[in-house]
Amino acid sequence: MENQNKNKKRILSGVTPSGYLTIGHITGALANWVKLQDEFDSYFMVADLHAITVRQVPADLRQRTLDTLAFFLAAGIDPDKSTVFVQSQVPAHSELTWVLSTFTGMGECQRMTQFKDKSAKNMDNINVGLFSYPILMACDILLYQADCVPVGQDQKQHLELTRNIAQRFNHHYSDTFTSPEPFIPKIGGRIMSLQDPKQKMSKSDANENATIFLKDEDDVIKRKIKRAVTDSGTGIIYNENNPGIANLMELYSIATNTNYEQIESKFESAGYAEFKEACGNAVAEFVAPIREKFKDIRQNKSLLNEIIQHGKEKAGKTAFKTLRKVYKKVGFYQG
Ligand code: AQP
Repeated sequence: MENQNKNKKRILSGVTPSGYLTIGHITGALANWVKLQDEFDSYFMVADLHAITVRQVPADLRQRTLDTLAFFLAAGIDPDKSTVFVQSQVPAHSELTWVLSTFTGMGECQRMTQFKDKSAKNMDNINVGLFSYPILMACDILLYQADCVPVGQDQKQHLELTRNIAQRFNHHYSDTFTSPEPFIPKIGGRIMSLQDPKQKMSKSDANENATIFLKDEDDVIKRKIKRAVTDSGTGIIYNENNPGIANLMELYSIATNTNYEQIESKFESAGYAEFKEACGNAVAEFVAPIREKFKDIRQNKSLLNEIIQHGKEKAGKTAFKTLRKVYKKVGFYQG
């Protein structure tokens, strides 16, 4: 596979193992990774360094690292085609972060909306890592010279920062980093909370009813959708000003591969209750095969360990090549 990937453009993306993956991780990230993995030389990582910006229980973090990897495979990532690795196993991520933190303005990090959101949610632990997290993310991408980064809408601002840092470094020294383009899906790029449809659906939401987890059984999914917060309207019509029903229509559209016009005409005379029931059934059917595959793969610890070991070597080699180049440019003694 290595030789076949040589002339392909490269992508990199990751998921933080800070909780169980949600349906948003499929629609915003994994489904696109699967579509792109044939066309691109692909690197997909379990972003455990990012997870510790919020306190984690160590044993849980280790388990969730394996869970996240198993979900990658259950969603259709093929480790024979793509390099799948755990971020903390490649020290170059932390090393490059120090160098590029000297190429990032305080004001740039202060402007990141995710920093503002996450600090508001973690008032008792607004640490420097939470603040500088986008620099680590920039390094994740730049180390692999990724041409394109398939992500959800919430990461767009971080991608812009990555491009700025890359261009600043390239301008100061000479061409070193590829400036990456984001790849954000038109539909499914920002699935909203079922309990507060103005907020993004998140794996670490304190209210479990707000989130459809990929581990949820059918009855749980149906119940959560039935209880989803919707506005006081009645008709099934797509309108961004009615975020609750728009979010459910987006989920239904993804689960059934139909567009909004088709949904509106199918549910022309239906009320919210009827639509919620149909939506719950469709989403449950969409999640079930991923969940069942996950259960199977997750039991196979030796397979997961083998993939992690192989990914560590392959990703480590690629990342080290870029890091050496950077160390040389900034003037670190190389012997
Ligand atoms: N709700 C979502 N809709 C669409 N895409 C989403 N992504 C996450 N949530 C949604 C995309 O999934 C990728 C990995 O995200 P992440 O888990 O590393 O970080 P996050 O965006 O901070 O996700 P959470 O669930 O909100 O994590 P917590 O609760 O720990 O803060 C990214 O491409 C992201 O866009």
